[in-house]
Amino acid sequence: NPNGTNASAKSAKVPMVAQPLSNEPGEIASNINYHVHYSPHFSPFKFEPEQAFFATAESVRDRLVQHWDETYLHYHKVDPKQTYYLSMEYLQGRTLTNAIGNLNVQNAYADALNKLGHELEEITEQEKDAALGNGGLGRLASCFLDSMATLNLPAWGYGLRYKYGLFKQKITKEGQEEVAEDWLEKFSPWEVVRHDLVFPVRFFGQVEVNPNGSRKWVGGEVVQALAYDVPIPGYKTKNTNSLRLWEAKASAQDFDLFQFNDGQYESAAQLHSRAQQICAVLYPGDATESGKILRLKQQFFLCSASLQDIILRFKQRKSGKGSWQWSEFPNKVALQLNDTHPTLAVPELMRLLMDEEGLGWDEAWDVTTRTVAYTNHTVLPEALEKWSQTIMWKLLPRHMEIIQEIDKRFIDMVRATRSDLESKISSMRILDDNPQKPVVRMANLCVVAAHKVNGVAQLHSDILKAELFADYVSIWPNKLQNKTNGITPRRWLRFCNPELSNIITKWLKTDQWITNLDLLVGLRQFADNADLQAEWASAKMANKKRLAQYIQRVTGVSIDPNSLFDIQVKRIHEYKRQLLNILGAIYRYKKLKEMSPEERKNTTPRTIMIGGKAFATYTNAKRIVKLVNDVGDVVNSDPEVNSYLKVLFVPNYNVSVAEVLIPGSELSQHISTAGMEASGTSNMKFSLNGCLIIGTLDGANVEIREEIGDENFFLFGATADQVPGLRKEREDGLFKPDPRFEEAKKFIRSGAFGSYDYSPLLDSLEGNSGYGRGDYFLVGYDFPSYMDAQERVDKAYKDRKKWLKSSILSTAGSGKFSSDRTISQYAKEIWNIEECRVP
Ligand code: B1N
Repeated sequence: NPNGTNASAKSAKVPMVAQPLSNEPGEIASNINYHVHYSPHFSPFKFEPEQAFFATAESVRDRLVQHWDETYLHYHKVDPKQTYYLSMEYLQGRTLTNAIGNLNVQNAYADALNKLGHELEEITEQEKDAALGNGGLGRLASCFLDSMATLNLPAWGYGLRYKYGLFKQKITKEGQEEVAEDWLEKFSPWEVVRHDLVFPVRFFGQVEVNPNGSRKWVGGEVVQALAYDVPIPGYKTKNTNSLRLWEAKASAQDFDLFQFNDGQYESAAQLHSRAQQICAVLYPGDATESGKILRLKQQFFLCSASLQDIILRFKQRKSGKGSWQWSEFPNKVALQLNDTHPTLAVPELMRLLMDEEGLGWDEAWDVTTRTVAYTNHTVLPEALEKWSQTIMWKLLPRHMEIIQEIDKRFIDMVRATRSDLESKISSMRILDDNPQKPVVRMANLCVVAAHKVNGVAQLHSDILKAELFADYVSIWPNKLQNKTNGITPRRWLRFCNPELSNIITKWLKTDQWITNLDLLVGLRQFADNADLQAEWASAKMANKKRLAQYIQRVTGVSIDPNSLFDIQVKRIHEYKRQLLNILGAIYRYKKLKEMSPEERKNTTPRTIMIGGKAFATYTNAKRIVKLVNDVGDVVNSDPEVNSYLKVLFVPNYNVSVAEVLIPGSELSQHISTAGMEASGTSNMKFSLNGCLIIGTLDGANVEIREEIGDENFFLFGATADQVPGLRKEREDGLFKPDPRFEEAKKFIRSGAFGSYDYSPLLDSLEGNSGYGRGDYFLVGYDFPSYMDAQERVDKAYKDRKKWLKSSILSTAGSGKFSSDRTISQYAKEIWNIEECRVP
């Protein structure tokens, strides 16, 4: 029995897997009909698109559950080594189209819904995005889940079931407003609650020392972690993995009936409401101490529940197979930490092995280090997690003891073996004992404890090796690796861009590219072919029209599908330099205003779209959102120029908005200050969909340009190795700004875009240095080469044939950026796991 429990009644027999379901449209229609009646969630006899969506999703889920159960049984039988991906974020987006596509039942479902009077496309629009993440890091986790299932790898994702995921962005006269998004408001048809899987997770309390010297964490408060599973189907394979999301609950004993009957309702339910806070929101603000404690609680909750589950599974599979040893644990379990957010898995695994299972330090440390690997996603100092030791001692006293011991042993090891590193110890060690603010450096803990550490693009990994982690590399030369990010070609081409997919399949004479993206190079030989170019152009036009309709619907602005569609969508951050983009747009607007009507006719008409969310407390990012909106208001209503230029802010950018924007884009901007964007993944999505890139030599841009050819990439800007020198020049007062840059800023200061005070934002670009000043992100330095690159874009767009050729070559050169390639590399070079295909 894979659940490791004994059936209570001797005679009870459950068929191991239910009867197969037919994929014949009539059967599917009756299955949907069944759910409308017998899985009721609304008033009877209602069958509008919303009800049709839930019933359709439930019928798809029935089919997924079959594969899911078979996968569960198969993995249990084979007992392969499995990967456990621990992440505080998953940006899953919608599931219906992806699930139907992976099951290869699109036509059957479209027909079935037609029989019931609905259109599949309209039904899929009913689904809310699951946005349990912020941006690239969370979306990467979701792409990885898709690839792991598609490659038949035995793998699990573990995360938290936040009630409120990423906020909904509303744009008002004031700029961005955040509104809570309740993705579970009705319910999610995809998740399955596993009522039998509940683990206790402790907080606070103290450490008890037993007479034999062993230690035990006791007291404090205990909340229960309850498992919710979401099926992760692979593409055209039975393998269906799980994303297990934990929810925090208090148990019935924690409800004080005595107090409640006494009328003290709040305090009676105190533990219940504290448990509920844990999974209430994604990334709660951590400006306050209570906010910090809550965020740390979330991280520990994920780590502790997941490890208890993993250890239980390990023991269940070992039981009945004779004697076994803990040293075999790393042969069955690979634990991948998605950034430092789940670092507490390290001391928690140590604690469980030592205090609960009775292992000694050396054995526990050996098991832990052979199990854990860590991915770094950023070198920005403000994003490197440092937790206050004071808070940690309070919330996790036993873990702090363990971290102290890891720190001590690390220092001892360095002193004993590498006297040359003596002066580096204070920056390399895990604890920073600065008496003003003692902290735990989570990245250092990860590097010390992990057997492999990786960056997410070649340039980023090189920077980690040469700078952030250089001293560790001198101790462990083989620990640091590169794993360039990737994206799933299913969601990001096959399903979001069926027009282009069909053309690709037709010209390659196979659809194998969907799971072997390198085959796209086969398009290169046809890049000049007039027939392919014509088909390519018509697919792009269809997608641009769809995008124009979307923009009209959400902003009320009509845009011209014959203009160049130029898009920058990503989180709003100063290092991503949306400000460079909008300053360029402002300069373009000013020049258009100065031109004669005849001159204007020679320009390349452009529609500039910018979208993305600003973190709620990031003031400058919010000012940038407001500026883009203000510029749009002025430009779009200026009859002199608005047939040559439009500027749009696309509200509430998320996964399903991306699925409309990316296929319809022709130029996309990836223009971060070199050395600051670890990888970027939307650059890969745009390129895969035949969109040209204007960008810096940063993150994965470097590799994209290598793959598609420099003549198809609009490059500009300083390189990463120039950046420190340029900042220094600036400090020394040697920087001479380009007159075009000065003109654009002055134009904003003149009030051309309304009365809002943009001086704090513009001031950040002035001066030599200082907090929020001195143009740390080098917008001024890169402005002239950016504007020159934009002129090259305008010229190139006029040569239709050449542009289409570059567009085809962009798609053809994107094979490397499949997350299937990334995941195969993780599987071989870090996890040491192999495919385990369900027959
Ligand atoms: O991770 C992505 C990369 O493609 C991006 O370049 C990188 O910026 C992104 C703290 C982060 N790095 N760090 C984060 C997310 C949440 C948080 O609370 C940091 N996100 C990235 C995938 O590798």
